Formats: sequence, C-alpha cells, structure tokens
Amino acid sequence: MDKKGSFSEWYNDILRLARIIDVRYPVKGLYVWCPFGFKIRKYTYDILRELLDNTGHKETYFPLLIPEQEFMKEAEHIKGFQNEVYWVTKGGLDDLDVPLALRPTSETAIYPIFKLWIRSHADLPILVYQIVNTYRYETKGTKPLVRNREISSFKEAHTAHENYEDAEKQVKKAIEIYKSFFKRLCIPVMINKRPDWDKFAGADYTIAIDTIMPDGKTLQIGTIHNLKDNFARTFGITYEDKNGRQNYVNQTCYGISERCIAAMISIHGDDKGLVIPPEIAPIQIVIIPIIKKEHELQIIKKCESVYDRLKTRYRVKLDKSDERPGAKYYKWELKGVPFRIEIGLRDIEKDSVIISRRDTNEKVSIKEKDINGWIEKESKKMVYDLYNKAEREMVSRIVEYNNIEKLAVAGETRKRYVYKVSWCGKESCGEEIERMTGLKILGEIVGEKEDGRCVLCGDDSKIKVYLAKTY
Ligand code: 5CA
Ligand code: ZN
Repeated sequence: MDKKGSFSEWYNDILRLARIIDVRYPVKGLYVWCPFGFKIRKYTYDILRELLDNTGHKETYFPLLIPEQEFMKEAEHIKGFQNEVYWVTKGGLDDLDVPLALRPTSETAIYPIFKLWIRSHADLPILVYQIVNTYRYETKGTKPLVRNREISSFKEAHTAHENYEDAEKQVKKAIEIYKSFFKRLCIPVMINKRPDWDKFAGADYTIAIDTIMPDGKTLQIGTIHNLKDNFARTFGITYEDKNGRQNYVNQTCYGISERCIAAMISIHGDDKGLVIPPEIAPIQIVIIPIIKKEHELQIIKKCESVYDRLKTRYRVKLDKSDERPGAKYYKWELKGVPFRIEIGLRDIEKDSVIISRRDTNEKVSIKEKDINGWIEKESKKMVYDLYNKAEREMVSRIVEYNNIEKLAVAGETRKRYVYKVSWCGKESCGEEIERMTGLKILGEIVGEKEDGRCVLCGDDSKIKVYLAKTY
C-alpha cells in the first residue's frame, strides 16, 4: 500500500483489507459495516454519546419518514434539499395519500413535536440528539464513509432556547464539544464560518469543522448551525416568557457523520495499514507467542497469564493460531492494534516481555509486573503523539498568500495545499477568487480576526479565510 503515492487507492484498499466496509452492496452509495469496522464505529460514537450526555443533551429517537406537508414547510430548507430527497410513495400496491420523505436530516420531523413539547420558558432550553441513518440522493461521486447516500451514523443534535444570545452560546458550546471529540480521535481541525452562499439550508449561519486529508483536500467533518427563529416561525414553536408574552424560540442544530471515521483512518494510517488511537481500537493489545517447539507449553502458559493480567482493563487478543509470528505481525498491524506484546523463551527467563507501539514501531523490554503501568502511560503518549504529528502535518500544508495572480497559479499547480488569504467579504470578490483559483472559500477562520487587504480587490478586510480543494 502506498498512501503518499495514491491516497484514494490506499483508502479503498484499507477499507477492504482491514475489513471495515464492504462496498459490494448492490445499491450505489450504500455500504456494509463489517464487524471490525462496526466496533470502531461503536467506540467512536461512545465518545460522542459521553460528551453529549455530560453536557445536558438527552438522547431521543424520531421516525425516519416525514410527511410531505411538514417537509415542504420551510422554503429555504426545501430549496437546499429538494434535489437530494428520496420519497416513499407506495404502501404495498396502494399509492400513499401523503408521500413520505426519507429524512435527509430531521428538522422537519422533530420541530412539529418541539411545538407540542414547548409551552413556557420553564421548558427551555431543550437539548436532544439522535444517532440514526439519513438518506441523501447525492449526485457528486459517492465514496464510502465520505459521501454516502445512506448516512448510516448521523448524529444530529437539536436545541431550542429563549433568545438569540442563548442559541449563540449553544453554538459556542457545540464547537467546544466537537473540538474535544476530534481531539480524542487525534484529529486536528479548522473552524470556519461558512460564507452565506454555503450555509445550511434554513440556517442564520453555519460553523464548519474541517480537516485536511492526505491528498490536500479538506473534508467537512462536522457542522454547527444557528437557526435563529427561522424554523420556529415556520413550525410555530413559541413559548410564554416570564411576563406572559408569547415568543418564538431560537434554535441550533449540529451534526457529525461517519466522515469522522474516514478522517481518523486517513490521517493516521500508513503503508502497513490502520493506526488507531487506543480509546477506539477494537483490539488494544495483541499478544503473540514466539514459540520454540520444546517449550511451547511453557510459553503459552506465560502468554495466558499476561493475557489474564491485562484483560480486565484492556481489549486484548492472544493470537494462538499456528501462523508464523511474522504473518501475525503483518495481520495485526493492518488492523491498527496499538500495542503488540511478544513473549519468547528468553523473555520468560528474564520475567519480561517485548512490547512495541504501532505508530512508532519502538520496541522495549518490560518486566511483566510493569506492563499495566507502561501501557497506561504509553496510551496517553500515543494519543499525544498522534495528535501532534497530525497537527504538524496540517500546519505544514497551509500557506499564506496576498497576491491573487500567484495564488491562481498555485491553485492549479500545487494541489496539496490549503491557502490562507484576506477577503473583504463581498460575494462578488468571493466568486471571482473561487473562479480564478479553482478553490473553494471555507469561510472566516473563527477566532482569527486580523486587519488586512482583500487578496482580490485590495479593500479593507477584517477576516482571514482558507481556500481549498474540498471533498
Ligand atoms: N441538520 C444539520 C445538522 S445535524 C445538518 O444536516 N447538517 S449537514 O447537512 O451539514 O450535515 C452534517 C454533517 O454530516 C456534515 O457536516 C458532514 O460532515 C456530514 N455529511 C453530510 N452529507 C454527508 C454524506 N452524504 N455522507 C456522509 N456524511 C455526510
Ligand atoms: Zn474584495
């Protein structure tokens, strides 16, 4: 496998060889999670659940099918989604009286119910989320975990507040939650306020979490929308305030999909296979006996005692199959197991084992009684190292420019970079910059206000934006 040489080939190979996704399902854009991949998904979404549960969110479930009249209520929302919706129009042989949309996202399923749930200020804020499948008839090329027609792992949170300021605060909290989430996956992120023409359909504004993939294209791995009272007005979601007045709620919603796993795989993996942060690794430690025939029993016994010592705290695999050790190394490296323990006769005599780390390949000899402590310490270090390596890589791909002609040339020739420029904010300039460079404006870099001059028109600019090729 050659990640640098051909990233997209490497990506498809790794999904297949490490048994994450089976792409052979006979509907375009729909994929099968294999058992091993599904475990990565489970541990990843456990983190997301934990973060949301600990910040006041309640998990719910709303139905997959949305009646046409509800779906058609919010004009902007419809405009944004109408080309992507699948419709159910038949029940058995009968035509349905009311066509039903397969949710592309669940605003129009949830908000009519919010209207029933919310009566007074005492009912607010409401913070709910669900992890469900959603359907989008994507017309850009589909790609497993990146652009699905069935998004199998759509985490969507929906909140309602008394006023705009509270919704604004919730947006900030959501950004922090997503930052923590991606930190735990060791994924460095950029936080960008999308330009108006690229915001979520029906939103006041959209904050996107982007990361840079190994081919230099950026991937949007999460979005947070301030919906203001746009949907509240459409769906009539009001509450009575302390003075007995009826007001519209202000809402936010924010979503993450299996793209988070696509990013994790792509950013950390190498030519030997997956590299998975310990917290989400289906197998965290593999023990491999190095067997000399006449001592087989003794070595296996030792491996079993080490296995017993570790199994209560870690997800451990003792590989007793009769393959050669080299073949086993190869297999478990491909699966991204963070730690490998080898035990042979020489180690037993010294009461020690050999441990190595998947990401660095460093091998050390550790006394048996110290294994637990060492793994704990190195797990933390591995997370730290993976994140820092990825962040250095990301930073090294960002180049600042203030000359539009040079930028236009660079956009064509140096494809593996993301560019940082000043932009006046005018849509006409934005369009022209995108046209000249063949790149997309990701939007105002959140938290990086800086006076400058627009790279195109030279007018005063208060903001910096990234320009990139995007997935
Ligand atoms: N209702 C809002 C927030 S939950 C919403 O639907 N936002 S979204 O359209 O931006 O989608 C949320 C995230 O899902 C995106 O940021 C992106 O990371 C991911 N996503 C969008 N479309 C797809 C797709 N076809 N396949 C995989 N992931 C996708
Ligand atoms: Zn300008």
